[in-house]
Amino acid sequence: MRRKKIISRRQALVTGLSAMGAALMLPGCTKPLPPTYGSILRMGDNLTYVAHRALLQGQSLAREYRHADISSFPATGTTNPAAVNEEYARLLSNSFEDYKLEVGGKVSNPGSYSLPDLMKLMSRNQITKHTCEEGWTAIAEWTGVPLSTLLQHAGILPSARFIVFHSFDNWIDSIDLMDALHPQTIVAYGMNGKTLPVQHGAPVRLRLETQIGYKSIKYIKKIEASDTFVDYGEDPGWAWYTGI
Ligand SMILES: Nc1nc2c(c(=O)[nH]1)N[C@H]1C(S)=C(S)[C@@H](COP(=O)(O)O)O[C@H]1N2
Ligand SMILES: [Mo]
Repeated sequence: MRRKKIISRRQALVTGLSAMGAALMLPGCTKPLPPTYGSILRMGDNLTYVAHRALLQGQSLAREYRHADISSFPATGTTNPAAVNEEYARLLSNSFEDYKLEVGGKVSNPGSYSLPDLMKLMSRNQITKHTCEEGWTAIAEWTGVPLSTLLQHAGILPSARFIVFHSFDNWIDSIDLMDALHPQTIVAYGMNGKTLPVQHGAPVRLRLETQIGYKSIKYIKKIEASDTFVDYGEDPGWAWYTGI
């Protein structure tokens, strides 16, 4: 019974916020419900997603800082996939000279990009604050190619709805197109003016400034445009949508 009550209260909240979203959003914008809607374990997604999509319309920029604000930066989660992944160990031993980022799925021009290939595309620098769910924050400068530029280069198809990331330490996660095409969403290969260190995700990691730290997936092996949402989350404590 208690469960039912929680559901109906959540539904009331979502309905109210969707109405607000509908009023604020232009016709043709993304549906104001997260793809995880309906999963009781991911209830947190509903409020943050609906509120963000309604109020921010996906275009507000995260604050950018000055060089003087750059802080020390802890490394968490996996800090060297070479311990569990032979392919990564081999690529690392050669300073990632043989690394190629695969970009595929719903794109007209699937391909793979070496680090020099990525560096030839447009690059963006940003000094931003990282917020980890464990309770710490840190500021660093990141350099990389905007994910939108990369997706455009690969010829993202109109049927694409989600961008899925696969990492060398076997993380799989996805973001929607609003976040993927956000101007500060970059595939980073540099940190604080240097090559991205191993503990921070070498050779390339995502910087997703609109969401909490664990969505900025490190050690990216493959990026895939998809027309369907797959909820890869195995641990229900980690919401799919964690906008900040
Ligand atoms: N592939 C992968 N990506 C990951 C993680 C990880 O363990 N593996 N940890 C996440 C978490 S919880 C955080 S806070 C940041 C940590 O980034 P940092 O190690 O550069 O501080 O990366 C995120 N991305
Ligand atoms: Mo984190």
